[in-house]
Amino acid sequence: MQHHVWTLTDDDKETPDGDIGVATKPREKTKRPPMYKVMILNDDYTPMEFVVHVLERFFGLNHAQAFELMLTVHKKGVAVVGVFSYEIAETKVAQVMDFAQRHQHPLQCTMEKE
Ligand code: TYC
Repeated sequence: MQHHVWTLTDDDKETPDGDIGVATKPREKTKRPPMYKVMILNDDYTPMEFVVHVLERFFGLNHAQAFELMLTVHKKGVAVVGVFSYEIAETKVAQVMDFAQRHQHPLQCTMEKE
């Protein structure tokens, strides 16, 4: 059986073997949705163990991973804690900000297009 490659832009064409089809462009742009980095920022007041708890609770890290990432933020000032679709990133930021506020800690969480 002979294959015919549909690279035509005209609506209808008859192939050599008599088949009729609607031509489609070979590469339609299928852009992946943009992804967003969620970051937490260092401050002088939020307890280390609170940050570790946040990372475990909202970002699914185990205790060792959470502790290490918390220390990175403590030393460097900021770190990416996850990369998500816009809607998920927005939810994570809101959850962390709400949780920090309810515990009266100044912890900041932001998002940025990757
Ligand atoms: N710097 C804080 C302290 O010494 C700990 C801390 C770490 C705060 C990470 C915020 O995102 C943060 N208690």
